[in-house]
Amino acid sequence: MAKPTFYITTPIYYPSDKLHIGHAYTTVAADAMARFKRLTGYDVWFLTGSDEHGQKIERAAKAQNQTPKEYVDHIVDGFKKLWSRLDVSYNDFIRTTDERHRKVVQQIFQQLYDQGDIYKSEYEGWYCTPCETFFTEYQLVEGKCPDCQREVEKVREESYFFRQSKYAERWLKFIEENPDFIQPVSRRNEMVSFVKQGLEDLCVSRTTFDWGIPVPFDPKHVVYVWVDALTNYISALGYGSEDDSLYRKFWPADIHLVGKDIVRFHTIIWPIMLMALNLPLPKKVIGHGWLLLDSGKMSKSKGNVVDPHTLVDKYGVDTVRYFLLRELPFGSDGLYSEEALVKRINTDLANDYGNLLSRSATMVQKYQEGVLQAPGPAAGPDAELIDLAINTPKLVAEYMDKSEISNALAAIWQLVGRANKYLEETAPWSLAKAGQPERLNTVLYNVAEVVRFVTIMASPFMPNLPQRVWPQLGIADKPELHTWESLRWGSLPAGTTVQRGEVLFPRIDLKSLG
Ligand code: ME8
Repeated sequence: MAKPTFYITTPIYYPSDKLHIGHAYTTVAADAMARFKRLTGYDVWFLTGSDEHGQKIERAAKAQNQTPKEYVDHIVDGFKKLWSRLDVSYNDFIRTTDERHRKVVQQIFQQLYDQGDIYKSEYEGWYCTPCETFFTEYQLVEGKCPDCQREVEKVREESYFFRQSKYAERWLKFIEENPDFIQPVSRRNEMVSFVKQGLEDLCVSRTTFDWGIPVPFDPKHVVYVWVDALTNYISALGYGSEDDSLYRKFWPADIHLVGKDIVRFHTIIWPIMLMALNLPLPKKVIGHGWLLLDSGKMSKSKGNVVDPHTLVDKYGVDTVRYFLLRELPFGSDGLYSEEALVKRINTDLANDYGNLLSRSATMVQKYQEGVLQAPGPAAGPDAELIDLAINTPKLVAEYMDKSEISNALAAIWQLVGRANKYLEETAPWSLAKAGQPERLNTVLYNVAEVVRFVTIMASPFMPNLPQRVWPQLGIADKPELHTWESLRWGSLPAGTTVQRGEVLFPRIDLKSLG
C-alpha cells in the first residue's frame, strides 16, 4: 500500500546576511516534524530555500563590489552548511534564482495578467528598504517604518497590481469553512479582522531596481517580492513544467511553517493567488512565535543575533536542537539566553535522560554481568511505569499532529522522570544486596525498555541520539527495534549485551558562562 504523503515547508530566507538561531528554530522545527512523519510511516517532502531577489540584496552586493548573484551564491552556501551542521533533512533546496523557479513565476504572472487579475496602475507609498515592505501613510509610526523604526522613502511609480480585493469574500468564506487553516487560532482572528477592514490590491512589480524576475510582457518591471517568493512552494515541485510528478504527488502542502512576522503573506496573499490560479490551497499555515533576547527580537537589521554555529561548537547539535524545540511553547514567544540553554542541558539531558541511561547500563553490567535478563512478574510500581510507556507514543503523536513540539518533548520527558522515580522506588541496589535476583531482573529490564522507548520517540528531535544509545543497549545491529512500530512493550529481547558508554550529556558549570 502506498504511504500517505506529507509536504512541509520553511520560509525561504533572505540571503541578506548570515542566519541566526531564530531562523534555525523554524528550520529545525520543520525538520523535527518531517522526521517525525517519516518515522511514523509517511512519504515526506521537506522543502527549504532562499529568497534572493530585491533591492536590499542588490545594494548589499554593490557595497561589496560583487554582482548580486556572486553575493547570494556565497551566502546561500553558508545556509546549506548551517542546515547540514544542524542535521536538517530537507529533500530539496529552492533558490528563487533557479531557472525552474523563474519560469513558473513568469508563467503565473502572465496567466494572472491575461485573466485580468493583474493590471497596470500607479503606486504611491512609503517603502522601507531594510524590511523590503511598502507601507501606506497611516501604517507608519511617527513617520517611520512600523517594523524597524527606520526612515522610509516615498515612492511613486508605475506598477502592476494584483486584484486581491476581488477575492476577499471568497477568502473569508474559506476561513470560515476551514477553521484550522491558520494556527494558532489567535493569529486567525487577527487575519480575519485585517481582511474585514478592507483588502487593498497588491503592488506586484517594481521599476526602481533590476535584481528580480522580469515581468514577461513588460521587462522594465521586475516581479515584486511576495509573488516571487511564495511561488517557491509549487515551483520547487515542478508545477507547470514537463515533469510535474512531485507537484501531483505532494501538493497541496500539509504545513507551511513560518514565523508570526510573515503569517499575513502566507495566509492572505498566498491563498488568494492560488484561488485566482484555481489551484488547491495548502492545508495549514502555522505561525510560530519569536525567539527573543532580553534586548528584544533577534534580527539581522538590529545586529543582536546569536550565531547557531557557535552554539553547536560549544554544546553539540542534538543539545541545541533539543533546547530550541523544548523552550519555545507552540504559538508564543520564548526567551533565549545561554543560561536557559545550560539549565536545560543540566536538568533534562544530563540529569534526567543521561542518568537514566547510565544508571541502567551500569547496573546491568554490575548485577547481570552485562547481559540483560528476562523480566519476572510485574509488581509494585511496574504497572504504572509500563502503562505510561505504552501511552506516551500515542500522546506524542497527538501533540505532533497539533504541531505542539515542546509538549511532545515534555510528554517524553515525563516518562524519563517516571523511570528515574521508579529506580528510586524499587532500589535495585538493595534488591541485589538482599538477594532478590528475579525482582532485580524485572526492574532492570523495565528501565532498559523505557530507555529504548524514549530514544525512539526523541529521535526526530535529536537525530544523533539513537546511534549513540543503541550500542549501549546492545541493539545497534537490530534495526527492527529502532522503529516506531517496535514501540510495543516487551519487544526488547532478553540476552542483549549492555555496555555503559560515553557520557551523552556532560553537565556544564553555570559559572563557566562568566
Ligand atoms: O521573511 N525568532 O525571510 P527572513 C523566530 N524571505 N523565528 C525567526 C526569528 C526569531 N527571532 N527571526 C527570523 C523572509 N525567524 C522571507 C520569507 S517565504 C515565501 C519568504 C524566522 O530571512 C521566522 O520563520 O526575514 C521568520 O518568519 C523567518 O525567519 C523570516 O526570515
